[in-house]
Amino acid sequence: MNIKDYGFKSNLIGSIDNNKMIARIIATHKDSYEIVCNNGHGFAKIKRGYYYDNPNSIYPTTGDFVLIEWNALGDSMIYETLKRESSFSRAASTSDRNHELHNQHEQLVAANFDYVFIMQSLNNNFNLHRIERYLSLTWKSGGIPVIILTKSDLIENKQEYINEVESIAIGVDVYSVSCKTGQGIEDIKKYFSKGNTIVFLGSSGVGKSTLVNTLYGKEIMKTSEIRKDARGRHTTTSRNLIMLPNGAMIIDTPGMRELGMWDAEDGISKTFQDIENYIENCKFSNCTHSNEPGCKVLEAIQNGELSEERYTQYIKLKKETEYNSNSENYLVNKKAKFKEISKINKENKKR
Ligand SMILES: Nc1nc2c(ncn2[C@@H]2O[C@H](COP(=O)(O)OP(=O)(O)OP(=O)(O)O)[C@@H](O)[C@H]2O)c(=O)[nH]1
Ligand SMILES: [Mg+2]
Ligand SMILES: [Zn+2]
Repeated sequence: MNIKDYGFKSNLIGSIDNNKMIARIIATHKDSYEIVCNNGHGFAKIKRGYYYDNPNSIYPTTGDFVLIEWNALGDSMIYETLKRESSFSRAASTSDRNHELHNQHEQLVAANFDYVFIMQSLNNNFNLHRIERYLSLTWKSGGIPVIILTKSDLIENKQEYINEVESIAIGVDVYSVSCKTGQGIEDIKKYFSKGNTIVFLGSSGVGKSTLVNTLYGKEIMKTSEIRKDARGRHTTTSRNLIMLPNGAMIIDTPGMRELGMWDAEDGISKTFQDIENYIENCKFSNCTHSNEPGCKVLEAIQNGELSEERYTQYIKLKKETEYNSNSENYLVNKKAKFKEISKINKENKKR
């Protein structure tokens, strides 16, 4: 086994001290990690003291490259998470009932991938606004998004769906596939070349693990018709990195129910590049796009170039990322704004 086959790209290997080596995290469990390294496959734990003493240290996730001290007889020790080339995070709710605010925290899903497969099933999971959310987070992750519409055998008019997605996902590749009939599978094989890592994201039951099995050519992941058991669990419960026989790697993930914006400002800009272009050309640089003359956004909505729905969604996601990334600051800013508005209103009344 060679760590470079697992996508490790830097030449750092030769320069680290004798006891330590590079490993890749291939699965994250509650209290331990599964790793691969030049010595083979094993399990590892975080070197607690080291991580606690370094406030800047980043806890690893599936796909991360880490510095370990190998232990052939038991758990290896993880000393450091190496710099990521890409990472996908979302905002997830903090379940703290005593907390006054509806708090959100960052949840890291995977690291060091080349492509993000955004997956929706054509029969009952198709939703354009959800695709916009995935796109915003993917553009900011550093990976390249590819949209995969699954279960094409269950519908008649797949091209119509593809066209719809292409109209909101400018410049992104969109495919329909079926693991039942094999439709579209050959077309997506080009992403799976040796050394590449592709992360599969999407709701539970869209067929992520089934596609892993189809590409592998063998049932390597468990799949299930029943979406969740009585306790609301998904079929896939941990994030696993799987190496295909040809040396490409897939990170299969459990379905995600909510996909909150986290630090996604730039990703939203890229996803809604069309709207940002209009905004740049508004006559006034502080245009609020509500009633100003020379407003390109209003113009585009009026002449049908831009749908009001798309603009509303853009504003919504921008507000959400601002709120989630810093809820306290957001509320302070909002209060200050309200104060200012009521002051202006009062002054207007006086006149
Ligand atoms: N008709 C049809 N069914 C499919 C296809 N792909 C997957 N399925 C079915 O969809 C169900 C869910 O598939 P999974 O692969 O377990 O879904 P998943 O996205 O991995 O779900 P989680 O692990 O819970 O996130 C299974 O019953 C599959 O047989 C397809 O192309 N066509
Ligand atoms: Mg699965
Ligand atoms: Zn404007």
